[in-house]
Amino acid sequence: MSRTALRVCPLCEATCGLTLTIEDGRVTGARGDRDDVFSKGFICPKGAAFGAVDSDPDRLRAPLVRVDGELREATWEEAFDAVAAGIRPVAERHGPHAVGVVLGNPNVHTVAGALYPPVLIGGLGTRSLFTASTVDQMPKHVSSGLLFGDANLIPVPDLDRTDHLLLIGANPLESNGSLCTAPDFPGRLKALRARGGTLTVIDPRRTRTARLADRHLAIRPGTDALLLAAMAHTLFDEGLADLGERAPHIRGQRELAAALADFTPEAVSGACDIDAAGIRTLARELAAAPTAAVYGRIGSCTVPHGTLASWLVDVLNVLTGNLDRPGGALFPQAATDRTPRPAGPGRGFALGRWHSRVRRHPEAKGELPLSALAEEIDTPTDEGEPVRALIAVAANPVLSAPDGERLDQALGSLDFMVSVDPYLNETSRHADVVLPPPPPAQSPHHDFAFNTLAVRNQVRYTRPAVPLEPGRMAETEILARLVLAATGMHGADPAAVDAMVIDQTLGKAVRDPHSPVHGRDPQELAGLLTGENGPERRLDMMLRLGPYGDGFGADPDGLTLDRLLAHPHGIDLGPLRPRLPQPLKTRSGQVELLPEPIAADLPRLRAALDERPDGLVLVGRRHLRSNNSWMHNVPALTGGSNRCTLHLHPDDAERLGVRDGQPVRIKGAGGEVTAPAEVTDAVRRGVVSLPHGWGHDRPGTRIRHAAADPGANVNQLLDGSLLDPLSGNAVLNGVPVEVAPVAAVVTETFDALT
Ligand SMILES: Nc1nc2c(c(=O)[nH]1)N[C@H]1C(S)=C(S)[C@@H](COP(=O)(O)OP(=O)(O)OC[C@H]3O[C@@H](n4cnc5c(=O)[nH]c(N)nc54)[C@H](O)[C@@H]3O)O[C@H]1N2
Ligand SMILES: Nc1nc2c(c(=O)[nH]1)N[C@H]1C(S)=C(S)[C@@H](COP(=O)(O)OP(=O)(O)OC[C@H]3O[C@@H](n4cnc5c(=O)[nH]c(N)nc54)[C@H](O)[C@@H]3O)O[C@H]1N2
Ligand code: SF4
Ligand SMILES: [Mo]
Repeated sequence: MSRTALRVCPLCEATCGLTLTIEDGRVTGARGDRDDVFSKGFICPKGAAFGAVDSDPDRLRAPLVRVDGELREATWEEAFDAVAAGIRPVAERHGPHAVGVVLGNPNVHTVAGALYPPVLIGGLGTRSLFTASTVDQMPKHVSSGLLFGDANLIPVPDLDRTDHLLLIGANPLESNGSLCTAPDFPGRLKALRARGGTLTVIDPRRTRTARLADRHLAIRPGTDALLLAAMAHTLFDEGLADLGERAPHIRGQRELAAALADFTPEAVSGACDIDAAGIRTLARELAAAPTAAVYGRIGSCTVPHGTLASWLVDVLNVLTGNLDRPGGALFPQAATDRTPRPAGPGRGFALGRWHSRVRRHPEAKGELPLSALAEEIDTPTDEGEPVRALIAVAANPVLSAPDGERLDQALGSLDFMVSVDPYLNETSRHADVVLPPPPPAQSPHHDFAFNTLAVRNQVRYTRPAVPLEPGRMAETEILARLVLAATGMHGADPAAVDAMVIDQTLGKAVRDPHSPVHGRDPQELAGLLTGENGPERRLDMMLRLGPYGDGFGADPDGLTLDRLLAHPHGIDLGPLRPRLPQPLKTRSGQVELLPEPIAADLPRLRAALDERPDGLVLVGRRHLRSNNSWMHNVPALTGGSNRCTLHLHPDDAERLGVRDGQPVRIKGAGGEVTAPAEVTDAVRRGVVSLPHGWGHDRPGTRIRHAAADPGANVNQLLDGSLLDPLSGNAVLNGVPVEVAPVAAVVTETFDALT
């Protein structure tokens, strides 16, 4: 018998609503949900392959526990016993920081990943926290923290209303967008052009997005901060800076103009390889457009000046009066955001409250750089304890972080490791216990994170589309039990974790004079919560306390879980609206245009004015049918153009004597890898491109399709030493490499031998 069920797609940040076809408890089809309030029927090839992703036969069905060196299937009880027995002695003997936590990208795509890791980290009291954010968007968090006082307050381009979009280091036609949740990003870009707006793309590659643009500038990798600084300089120089209506909420304009004085278009032109007149035109067009938005992503973050580039993106939005206005870049307001408090000075954003043990990297947002994980495990120091036990949730850093070889060895040396992961892959193969979550169709979905980054305010929740298979445990329960086992409460009822969070949250809310529940009895409020289980009750609580909530009766028309469940295609909450100054949490209560840590980093950018790489530099790329490191095991999503090849420009190929399709050796500071060359003028001269997430050739994994065509791990070319200093973010783009045809390598070796 066939039926359908709704499910928000968890496979990228676009959060499309899907209609799944279900036969005998299995997903046999997926199409776009035309009634979805946000995605209106859009679907991409990944979403269409939801069934194949869901039913991959290599997904683990039962927990694995290492016995006599070998991972064997075990019961859940045995698995959590082993977790408690592995972690508690390390924490008790060596202190809380000896237990590390690694959180990977899929946590932002699951209900469990949103609700339990904060409880886990708090309960452990560890400072050894490493996440995918420091190989991704940490620079944006830091720039937002400094500008607005809140690291999670990230302006989003108003795609549907803007007249002018400047897109930097992003390729939404392949990625479907990031830090800008927009189902059908491609369609929204086409609509922008159709209504007479302009799209400019800055990318060293002529991407599919660049091909859609009015103008594409193939910048030299790693130099966007210089370009943006020169654009800001031009706005000041030509009297084009105009803060508009938000001016009273912004400070530091004069100091900013002075700080950027050296960054003239002429001064940056050589480094960026963009002519000065072109830079002035970019600035003038931005200022002249009725509304405009500057948006930067991976290519602007994972570079040596990632925080400065991220800061300058918003500086340009501010200087052209586009921050916080329709058509510009605005702050979304999600349904699970906290109750808005009145505007006023806040506590500000602090960096470097503690440091990593080995190389003394400052923490950012409570995290240490993922690039430092290996050394925090394998390098003893006089003070402090190495990480000896590790909890990895939805993370594959052996492939996604720099120098996987070293990390691979470091993970093998741990006293204990547990992975919450559906696959036995390059990272989880080191675990002593693997706890597999159910496939997505058996899990609920709500976008806690992406709704705070969406181009339209809306809210959707989908319950599991199919019931849990026998022997499965919900990922929310897995993580709740993991919290208990890791924090000395092994065996307690997992519902106690949710009850504790609800208790604490409501306790705080009733004491908050700005909360709609101020002065009420938390017990009574807890009794009003609905939902089938702890996580649903927590969602209900957040919705009811949130900006659209019913305030537990204060606004009878407000949002509750019950109301949301009555709208299976979601509830539209309207277009983005101006919010300043309310969400600002800086000490001044204003937008701080030139925060001190930024000013202190500018001399480093000034030094970059004279830098020119002598050889080739490497950048990454994504493919529409990929998803970081974990989707190469689905046959429907591999093959064709989705291959791990090295793109290089015909002129470079000729100079190096490389033919199309020939294997080439690529060498970087961290090691070397081999991949077939793909000669294409889609990359600029001097730049080569290799995608990430490949290198599935390690022993002891259980990802058969991926292992058959493993590709090469681009991150082996990095040694983990290149970071953006303010954010601790890894430098993954604009990295110097050497490339040679493999035949030439053989000759060289032969020469060396004779
Ligand atoms: N060179 C280079 N390196 C990069 C990047 C780049 O552009 N270039 N991009 C970086 C970026 S932006 C990111 S976000 C990281 C991503 O890197 P990671 O954070 O490592 O994320 P993924 O590779 O997406 O998947 C991690 C793991 O999650 C598991 N998983 C999948 N679904 C679930 C689930 O529902 N629950 C649980 N518990 N586990 C699940 C997968 O099996 C996999 O083992 O890679 C980074 N690495
Ligand atoms: N299909 C697919 N979709 C995905 C993912 C995936 O792996 N596959 N991953 C998801 C994740 S975790 C994330 S974070 C997002 C990322 O979303 P995007 O940021 O859109 O990711 P990319 O497609 O890697 O685009 C980055 C672009 O930056 C360019 N670039 C590299 N270096 C520089 C530079 O120095 N300057 C400039 N201006 N450009 C540069 C690259 O050529 C590339 O085209 O995608 C998400 N969506
Ligand atoms: S665009 Fe992203 S969210 Fe939408 S169907 Fe594709 S993978 Fe899923
Ligand atoms: Mo990412």
